[in-house]
Amino acid sequence: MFVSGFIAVVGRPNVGKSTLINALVGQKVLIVSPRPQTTRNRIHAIYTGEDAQLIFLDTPGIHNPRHRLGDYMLNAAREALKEVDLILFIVEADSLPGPGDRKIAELLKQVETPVLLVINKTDMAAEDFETRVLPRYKELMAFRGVFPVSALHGQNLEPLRSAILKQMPAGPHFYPSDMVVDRPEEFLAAEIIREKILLRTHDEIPHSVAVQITAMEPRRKGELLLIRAEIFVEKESQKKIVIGNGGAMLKEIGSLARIELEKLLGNSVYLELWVKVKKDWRSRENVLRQLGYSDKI
Ligand SMILES: Nc1nc2c(ncn2[C@@H]2O[C@H](COP(=O)(O)OP(=O)(O)OP(=O)(O)O)[C@@H](O)[C@H]2O)c(=O)[nH]1
Ligand SMILES: [Mg+2]
Repeated sequence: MFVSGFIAVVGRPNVGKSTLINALVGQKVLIVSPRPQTTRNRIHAIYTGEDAQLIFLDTPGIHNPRHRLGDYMLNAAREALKEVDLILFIVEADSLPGPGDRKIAELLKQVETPVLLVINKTDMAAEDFETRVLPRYKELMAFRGVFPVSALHGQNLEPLRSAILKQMPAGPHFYPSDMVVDRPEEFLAAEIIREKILLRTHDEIPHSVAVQITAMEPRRKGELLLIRAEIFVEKESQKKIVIGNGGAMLKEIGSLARIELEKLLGNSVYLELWVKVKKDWRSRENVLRQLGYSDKI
């Protein structure tokens, strides 16, 4: 019997939601960074096996909205909980449940969808994790199962995978077998560039960075592919940081991104990056819409 279903992955920012999905899908389809609020859009990451198709909904971390972008991210996470077959609630093994986790548990209690608790980052857990930390998470709400894992190191993922499969109803292929993500290449390309910016810069470049692909020339196998992208920041000072001394930072971001883009697209890539200032884009709805952050996706 072929089973298939939709699995929403929720949790506070930075707990490892995207890392876990990449591990379960078996390839890097989602961007990951040490900075909270890396994921900004709802993305479906798709695993297709012989007997099953699992569609994971990556969601932005649930937190208190401060900007319009924050409102949008919270709505996206809430929406994802409706009409899915299963919810994975991700928390961190190296800390006790906090107000953020409790708030999410309250939200999850309001939906009827079964919930599996995934306690991630067990590689960073303290010695007394089992006696001191684990019980505290278990009492947050009623879970269908509890799975301590390390998404980063691929530890203990098999019991989790079996439990997920067990919850899936009989169903069709919702997506073609060779599709791993429900977004066009331009979106993935922009995400990869954004990941490299988040990795290379620090707090001075907060979430006020967005990337838009303005050209991705049609290509034939073996030809050089031109990708032109615009990087938006909020202030002149941030533009200087992203460009760096004599363009050094931008060059580094560009070459890291290019390597990954070439892997993704199977072509040699010529990457052209432009940095632009768009004041206050996080709070301006029309700008958000232009950049693809719309509630209606
Ligand atoms: N030590 C350790 N680090 C991990 C593990 N899983 C994820 N991380 C790290 O945690 C950080 C955040 O990971 P993400 O996957 O981007 O987290 P997220 O929950 O998707 O974050 P947002 O999209 O910002 O909500 C990254 O630096 C990951 O490498 C793990 O099992 N162990
Ligand atoms: Mg993420």
